[in-house]
Amino acid sequence: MRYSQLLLPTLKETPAEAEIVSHQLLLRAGFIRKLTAGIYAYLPLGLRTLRKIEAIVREEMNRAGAQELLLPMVQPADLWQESGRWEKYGPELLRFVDRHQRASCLGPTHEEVITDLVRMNVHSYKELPLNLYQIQTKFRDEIRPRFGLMRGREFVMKDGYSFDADEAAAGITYNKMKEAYSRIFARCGLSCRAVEADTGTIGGNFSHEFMVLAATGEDTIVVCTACDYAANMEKATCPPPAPAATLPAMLELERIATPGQKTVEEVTAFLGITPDQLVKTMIYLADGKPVAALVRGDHEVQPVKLKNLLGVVDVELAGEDTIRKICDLVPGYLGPIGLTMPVVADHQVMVMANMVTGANQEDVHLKNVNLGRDFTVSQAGDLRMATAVDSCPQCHGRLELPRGIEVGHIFKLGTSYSEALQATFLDDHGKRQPFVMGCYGIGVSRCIAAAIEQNHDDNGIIFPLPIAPFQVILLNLSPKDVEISRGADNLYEELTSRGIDTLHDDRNERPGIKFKDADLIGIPLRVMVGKRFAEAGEVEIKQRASGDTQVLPMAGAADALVAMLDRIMTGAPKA
Ligand code: 9G3
Repeated sequence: MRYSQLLLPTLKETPAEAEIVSHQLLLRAGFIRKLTAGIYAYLPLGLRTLRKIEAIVREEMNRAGAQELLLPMVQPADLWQESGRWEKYGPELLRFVDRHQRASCLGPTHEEVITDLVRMNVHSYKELPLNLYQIQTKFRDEIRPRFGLMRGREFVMKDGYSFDADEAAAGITYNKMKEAYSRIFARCGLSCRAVEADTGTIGGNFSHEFMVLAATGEDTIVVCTACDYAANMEKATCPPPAPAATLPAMLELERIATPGQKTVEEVTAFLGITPDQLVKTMIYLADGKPVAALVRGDHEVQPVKLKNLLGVVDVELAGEDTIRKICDLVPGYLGPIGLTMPVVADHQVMVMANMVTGANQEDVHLKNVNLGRDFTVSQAGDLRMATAVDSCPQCHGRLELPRGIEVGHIFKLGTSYSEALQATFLDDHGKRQPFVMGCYGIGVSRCIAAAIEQNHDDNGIIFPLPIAPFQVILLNLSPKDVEISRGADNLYEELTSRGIDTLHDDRNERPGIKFKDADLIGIPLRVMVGKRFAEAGEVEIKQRASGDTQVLPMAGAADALVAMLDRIMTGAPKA
C-alpha cells in the first residue's frame, strides 16, 4: 500500500473529547472517526487491525470445533417476549417498530435468535455437541458512551453459543472455549488473565471474564500471588472471619457529640479510634426499596455482592436527598439503630463488639453499639470489596488488585434459554431434553483499544505484530531523489512479493514528519531508504517496540526483515 494514496488522516493534536490513551491514539493515528455518540467509522488502518483480530478469533474458534454462521442484526420482539427479556431491559435495548408495526430491536446479543434457530433445526442427541459463533455488529444504547472503541454503542463482537446433551458435555465445551480464548488473546499479543466473574443478568451460575491488565481498565480484579486464584472484584470472595474465641463484654451504650464529623477519617480522628472499630451504614435502593448495608469502617460495599445477597435486579446507592426525604435520616450520621428498613451486614460486622456507629441524628455518634442488644440484621453475608490485606480465599496467599479491561466473557448458561424457548432434543432413550447451553463473547473492536492501552508510549501506538495493520513501514526519505526513490520502490516490490504487509511512505514530506507518523501508527518494523542508500547502498531498520536499529546492505534487507518477522512471530504464541 502506498501512503500517498491512503486515507490515513493523522493528527498532531489530541482531540479534546478523548479521555483515555487508546481513544486519543486511534483518532490521532487516523484509525477511526466518530460518526455520532458511541458510533465509529473504521478507516483503512483501523479496519485492517480489526480484520487481523477477527482472523485469529476465527482460526482458534474453528480449531476448537465451532462453526461460523451469521445471524440477523434486526430481531423480532416476540423471541424476547418468549424468553421474558423484552420487559427486563431498559432503554439500552434499542427498540423500534417496522412498517408493518412489528415490534423489533437491534441485536445487543443473540441468545434468543440462536436458540430459536437450533430448536427449529436440531432434534437429536446425535447432532450434539454443537458450537456456533458469529462475528457481527451489536448495538447497545449505552447512556454515556465514551472512551472510543472501549465503550461504544455499536461494536463488533464474536458471540458463540454451544448446545450439549448434558452438564458434563457442556463442561467439556466450556473448557475448550476457555483454552481457545487464552490462545486467542495470547496470539493477539495481549497479556490477559481469565478471572472468575459474576454472571450478571444473563442467568446461569458460572462464568469467566478475560481481562487485559491495564491501569486504565474499568474493572478491578483480585489476583493471588501464590496460586492461580483470580476473580473479578464483583465475585472475589472474602472469607468469613474466624469466630472470636470470646467476645469482649458489652459496654454501656453512649451518645457522643461529634459536631461536623461525618467521614470515617473525621470520626476516627475525632474519637481516637481506628476504622475497624467503626461501622458504616450505607443506604441502597434495592429494586427501588431502601436497604441499609453495614460494613466495617475500613471496608467498602461491593454492590454486585449486595444485589446477589438480596436477590434483586438492581441496587443503587441512595443519594443525600433520598436519605433525607424518603428515609428521613441524616447523611453522615447514619447508624443501624432504630431503622425501619431492612438491615444487612457484612460477615466482619457480625463479629464486632462495642462498635461506633452514627446515631441517626445530626452531629451525634454512638459508642459501644452491640448486635442483638441494640439492633438486629435481617441477613449477613459477604458484602464487601476484597482488599490487598485480605488473604487468598483459596490458599491464604497475598492478593494483588490490578485493573483490567474485559475483552471476553464466557458463561455456563445451563438450560435457562432452552427451557424458556422449549428448545429440546431427543436423547438416546428417546426422551425429550432441553439443550444444555453455554455462551461466549469477545469484544473484537474493544480488543483494538485494549491492545493500545497495553502497548503504547509517548510517540504513539506500539502494535503487537500479529494484529498490526502492516508488518513493515518503508520510508523513502528522499522522495525527490530518483535513485533513492527507485531503491525504495524496488524494496517495496520485493517485500510485497515476499508476502510482507508493507506500507510504503512515498509522500513528498520531509523525514521528520515520516518518523513521527511511523511511530504514531505503531507499525512494528520501520525500514528507511535515504542518503545512506545513495552513498553506500545501505538501508536502516528500526524496531518500534525496542527502538533497536541496524544498518545493512539493501541486498540483504528483504531476507533480514523476513527473518526478523519470523523471530518476532515465533516469540509470539504459535498460530
Ligand atoms: C440486552 C442488552 C444488553 C446486554 C444484554 C442484553 C449484556 C445481555 C449479557 C450478554 C451475555 C453474553 C453472548 C455473548 C457473550 C455475552 N448486555 N448481556 O444479555 F438486551 Cl440491551 O450479552 N451474550
